[in-house]
Amino acid sequence: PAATGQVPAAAEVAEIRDRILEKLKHSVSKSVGSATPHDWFIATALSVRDKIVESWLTSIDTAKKTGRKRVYYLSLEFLIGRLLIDALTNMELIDQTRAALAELGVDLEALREVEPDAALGNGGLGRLAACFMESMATLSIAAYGYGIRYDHGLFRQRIKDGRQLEYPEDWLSYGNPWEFQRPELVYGVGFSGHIETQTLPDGELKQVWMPGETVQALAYDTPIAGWRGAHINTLRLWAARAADPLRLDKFNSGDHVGALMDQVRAESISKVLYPGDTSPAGQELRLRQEYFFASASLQDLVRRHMSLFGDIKTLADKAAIQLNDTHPAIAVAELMHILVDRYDIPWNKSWAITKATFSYTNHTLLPEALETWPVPLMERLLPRHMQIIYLINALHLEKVGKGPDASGARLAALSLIDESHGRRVRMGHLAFLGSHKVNGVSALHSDLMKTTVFRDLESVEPGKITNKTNGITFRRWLKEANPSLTSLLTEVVGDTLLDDATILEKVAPYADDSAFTERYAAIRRANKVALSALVRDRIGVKLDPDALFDVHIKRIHEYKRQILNILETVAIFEEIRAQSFREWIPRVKIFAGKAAASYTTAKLIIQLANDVGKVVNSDPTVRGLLKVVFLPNYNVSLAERIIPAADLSEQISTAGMEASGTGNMKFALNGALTIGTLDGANVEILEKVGAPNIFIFGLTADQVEAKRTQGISGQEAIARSQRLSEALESIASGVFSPEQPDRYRPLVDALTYNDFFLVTADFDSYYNTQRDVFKRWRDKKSWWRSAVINTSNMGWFSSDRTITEYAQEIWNVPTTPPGRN
Ligand code: 26M
Repeated sequence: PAATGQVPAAAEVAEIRDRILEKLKHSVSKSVGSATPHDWFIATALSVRDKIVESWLTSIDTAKKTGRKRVYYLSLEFLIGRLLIDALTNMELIDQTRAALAELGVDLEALREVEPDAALGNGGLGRLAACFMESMATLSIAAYGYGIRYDHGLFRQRIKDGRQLEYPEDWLSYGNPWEFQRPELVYGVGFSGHIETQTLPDGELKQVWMPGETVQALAYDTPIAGWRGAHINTLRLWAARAADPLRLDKFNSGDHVGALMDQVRAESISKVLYPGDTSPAGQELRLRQEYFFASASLQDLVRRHMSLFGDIKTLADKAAIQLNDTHPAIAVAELMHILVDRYDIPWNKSWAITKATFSYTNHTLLPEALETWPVPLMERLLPRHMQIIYLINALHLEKVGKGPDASGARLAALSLIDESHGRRVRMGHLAFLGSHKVNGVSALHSDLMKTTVFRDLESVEPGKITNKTNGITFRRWLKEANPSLTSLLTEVVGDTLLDDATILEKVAPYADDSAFTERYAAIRRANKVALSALVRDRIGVKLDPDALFDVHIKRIHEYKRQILNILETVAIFEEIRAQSFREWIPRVKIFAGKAAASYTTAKLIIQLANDVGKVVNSDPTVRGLLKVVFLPNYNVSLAERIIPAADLSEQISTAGMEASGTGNMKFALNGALTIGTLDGANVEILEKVGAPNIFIFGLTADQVEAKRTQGISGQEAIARSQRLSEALESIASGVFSPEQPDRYRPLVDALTYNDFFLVTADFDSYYNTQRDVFKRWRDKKSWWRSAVINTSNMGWFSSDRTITEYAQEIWNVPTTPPGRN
């Protein structure tokens, strides 16, 4: 097949065209004359799906025949985005399909836009799961992703009068051409009920759980194509159905409402994704989701193991289960339940199998994000699992209690049960104890795990915590998002770039080649022109594509410090107004991101960004030198448009708080320079690109910790910085909210008296570093040199590298790198 830019063979194009026409007619039931863009999208998706399916069946067959060890990636979130371009790219059919559609008078780019995003995730954690699925397929790992098929993904965000409004997301409303329902794959998942003690013939006692309620889990499979289509894996998502959907008994007795209630209660489990990306809502429905998908997934993988290998005791040799955060951690207790109660494997043996099978990835150290469940809720919903957790805990505490340093405080810290505010089960502890390896997602984060939340557990099992720095798939975040840059790069390094990203290093010498950097800069400019058109369409603001595009896109959270960025914006706005005669660097501040619906402060930050934009964009003295835009409804597709057009990437979290970040990698790969703190993977990006090619500022994680012990009032820092105090004063006095001058009082007061995220402490450093950015931007040659150096050093951040490390050091499965065959 031809690579991008080459002219595809006419015969192949004709064949694809005919396949699409065939799908349009027989599967969509439309004629060419009456087909809508959506009809064309479905027909095109179905035609590439056929190719994927052929390879998919072979992949499944090969894994079966060779008895390969499988990897199971358990995640409550898969933030996939659109699949059409991804599928066409990885099947190497994109140019041919574009040409085939063109022959039919259809524009592939228009079809791309009608596909809804699969937004089954909140942010970084869910997107990482999607990148990992793609890399596991690319490396021919026999892997399954398991999750929930939410009817409604992450809410749609609209901005009205500067404020976020949440609307339901409805990705399935026009059907989903990528999934296959598997009606034969149904599992019962029990809840509540009671436990009976039975005596076995040999006198042993056995606990039998008699659930009071059973919900059915239905499988929906989506094929995930790896690069060059060599291997296809399955993403299996579970939908909840009432075991007896009609409850005819109730219905016939006249209790029509009651008959439906059971159905609603069961099906509510897979209705909607929980929209918090940090603080768990702590609700019963969330625990039901977690157990529902953990149980269905384990039943499914145990069934597969038994049918292939026939001996449950070899499970750990043939299955590696990765827990994506603690959300699926109840699976540890569930596997013990299966081994001990169903297969009558002795406890110690069961525990050894469990530990050897599971591993756990931690994605955040924020205390409010650590999942705990009230013991009474667990006892009611999962009585047998609560028993099992107590027994795991008793044996664990007995073991560590024999140690020399077994103080009461130490045992309390090590216990699976947190007794400090009501009795709660610590899911992080359960995931840790039930795993043979535990990992963080960047070097700094993995180190901090050992000194903070998991300090005591690490001392019991030293060496268990390892690091696996996150990565991103270059197929989506380079080739699909930025095809023109990809073409330029492959001209230099060859078309195996997406097989082995480290060959990007060969681009480094071109950083000093002005013919190359000019083309590189021209591609950026074209991407900025395209983004400017999008911004104008969506929010009616006109941008100057020659301005510096300074981009801050991610979930809105205090620790990510969008407010620090807004404060610098306000400071510069005041300066431009005061000294409009000076030569200012034209700059566009681009914000996007969703706030959890219940996170009041985050929503106020969104409103502030919008209010500042309104005032700045219409101020005549600013003369367009500064624009501030907030793009609504940030999602994967929007990121694909924004990132290739970014000059500056904002990665400015309070040091020690962003576990890794992956947006940072996407930007640097596409050649944006980073302004960032020494946090998460920024530290490793600095290592790779070198200090002259990144703008690092602010307190380090150690300094943050030290500073907080001295107090978190912002008063001193504010008093020391005239700029900061003036910016705060203008926000507090209503310059940006004249209709309600005290709107931002709460934000300003928090920064002044209670600045936990150390915005004020870092302000001057950030402001000055932004001035360094301006200086560099003036020196265009130096700017583009740094941009090219960024791109050329990002190969290591491919998720292919990350997944290879998991495969070798945690899962013990082989990998086969992709390649032309
Ligand atoms: C928990 C309970 C109830 C509802 C929602 C949650 C929940 C959902 C997502 C909690 C945390 C969630 O995500 C955390 C997350 O996205 N962490 C990010 O993980 C990325 C991938 O490792 C890192 O790059 C980011 O730094 C980290 O913030």
